[in-house]
Amino acid sequence: RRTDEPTTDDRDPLFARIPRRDFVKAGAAVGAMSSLAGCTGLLDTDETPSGADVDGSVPPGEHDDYYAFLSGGHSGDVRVYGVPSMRQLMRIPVFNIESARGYGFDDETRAMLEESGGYTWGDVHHPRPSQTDNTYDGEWLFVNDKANGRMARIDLEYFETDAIVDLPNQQGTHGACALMPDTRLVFGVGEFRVPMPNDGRDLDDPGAYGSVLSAIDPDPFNHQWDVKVDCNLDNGDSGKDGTWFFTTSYNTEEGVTESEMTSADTDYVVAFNVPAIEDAVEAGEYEEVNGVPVVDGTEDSPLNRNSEPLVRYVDVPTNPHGVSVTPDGRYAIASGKLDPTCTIIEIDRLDEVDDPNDAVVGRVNVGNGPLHTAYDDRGHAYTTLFVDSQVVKWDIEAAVEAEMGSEDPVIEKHDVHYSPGHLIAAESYTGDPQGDWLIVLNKLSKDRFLPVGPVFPENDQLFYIGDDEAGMQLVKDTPAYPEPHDASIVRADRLEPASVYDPDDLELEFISASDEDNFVERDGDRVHVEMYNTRNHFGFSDIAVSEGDEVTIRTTNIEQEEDILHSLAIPQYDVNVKTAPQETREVTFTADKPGVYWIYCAYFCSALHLEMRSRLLVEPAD
Ligand code: K7E
Ligand code: RUQ
Ligand code: CUA
Ligand code: CA
Repeated sequence: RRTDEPTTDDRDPLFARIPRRDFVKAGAAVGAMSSLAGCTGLLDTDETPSGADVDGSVPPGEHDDYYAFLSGGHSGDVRVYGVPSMRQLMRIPVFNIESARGYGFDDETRAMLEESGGYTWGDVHHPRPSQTDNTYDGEWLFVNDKANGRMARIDLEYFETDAIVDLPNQQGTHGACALMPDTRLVFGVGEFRVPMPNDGRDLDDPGAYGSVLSAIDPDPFNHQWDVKVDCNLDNGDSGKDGTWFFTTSYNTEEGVTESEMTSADTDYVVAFNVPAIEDAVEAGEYEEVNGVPVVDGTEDSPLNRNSEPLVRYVDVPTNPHGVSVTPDGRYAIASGKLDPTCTIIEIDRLDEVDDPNDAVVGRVNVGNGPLHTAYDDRGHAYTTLFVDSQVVKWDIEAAVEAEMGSEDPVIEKHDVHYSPGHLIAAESYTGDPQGDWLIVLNKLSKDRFLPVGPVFPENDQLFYIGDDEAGMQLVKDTPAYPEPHDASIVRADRLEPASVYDPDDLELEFISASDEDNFVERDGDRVHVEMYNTRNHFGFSDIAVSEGDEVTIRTTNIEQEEDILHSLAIPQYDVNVKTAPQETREVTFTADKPGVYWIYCAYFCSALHLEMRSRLLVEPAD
């Protein structure tokens, strides 16, 4: 399939003649030009971004070529970085509450968190952007919650979480990925095996536990169906043509202790035939559990005895971890974790062979503790070695041709600092990786930074990988707050972020500065306030209520100018709702403490920011 793709030669004759590194150097000469144009000015849609330089420096005032979306792990958020500078640009709260962005403080986001379970944290591992035709389309980012069995959708126009769905048959959602090429479905991968439904039955009968793969419609963000398996499911990735979705399973033993989970010599890559599963759902061949159609994909299921099995189980060496599909869609590669190899499955063969194990076409010996694999645009794979604290670069086709277990396809190993989990190359999860930057997410930083007490930052290391002759070049250490697991690196020109809100995109009606729009209304002990805000005041300079009233304040930031934010903060009432320009939010609370409370703006917005205040006067009940 690779053959009909444009080669570098087709793209630009200049690229064809000079090696990448020389181009980047030549780029330094052109540097003046690029800085005049702004850093992204050189980009047009078919050209690979130049990168600032192989040392990853981006001068003050210039922009990065890429966005990186890093998961925040048990912080529950997503962090946005610029690549190659590794400057942290923003954090997007998802499963956590976050006062600076007012997330979980206004009524709408509070209800979203409440309706998806009411938890105050989540464990985000895998941020995967939506794609169209196997290319990032800049629309959404999907993330999992390993702690509570949920998936969330982030809107990439506003960089905010706009939907969360609770997956009732999954206790922990681990892998997350959409179905490619066009994001027709989004999958949450169920890690913890539990009874189904988990209502007190089969408590100590682990053989009766199971886990599910859940399918979600991307828009609206609705749960569609589950497929049930006996084993656990760990990481996941999609094939490129809408047929197969792959996960790893390390607990085919169906054990509940570490020694039980590691007792067998082999576990699985589980391959889900998505159209076949959809046919089964369509034909009503499911059982409903917690209101969700659950299709039986277990090994002994009659549905797996058809000519077109729903789920195929491929043996791989004990306790694999990551699985990722190569950019050309040909192979699914599973990392061995407890075994020093990566196993290569040829995806098209899954349709042809009776025994799914016959789809295994290669096994390369990479080193100790292989966890995750990323790709460049030149046929190389890069695998993290957790135990050896290295990244190993190897040749995919050479590994298919080599003997099983051979080390020969390995090209290079580079030390990292220390104990890497994921690694992510620019657009590596798409059909067209960029092949220049690689981020390695190290779990341990040990001696790399100034000490900050017993909780250490992690270390996200940036490599330049665009020069095969020079090899991988480590260019940057970046401390990270706990704890990124995975990331996606997206070319900056694929996104079109809004800089102010479009009031039509919001549920709540815009409140202008006109008198009709600003009012206080009372209905029994419910008080409803609508008021605008702007530099340097709120629509009302005071609001009088009575002790015990339930108060709703709806407010619009009427600023037209980007980057002028205000908030509506109320001391001792635990209220802090942010409003960006043209944004409307509302907050509801019970005025249960009599007294004077200064409503103030917590965003530094102007020289008179401190004066941007209003009084909440709470009259004591008699
Ligand atoms: Cu390896 Cu959640 Cu992708 Cu962590 S998982 S490292
Ligand atoms: S004041 S500029 Cu609190 Cu020192 Cu902010
Ligand atoms: Cu508005 Cu500070
Ligand atoms: Ca196992």
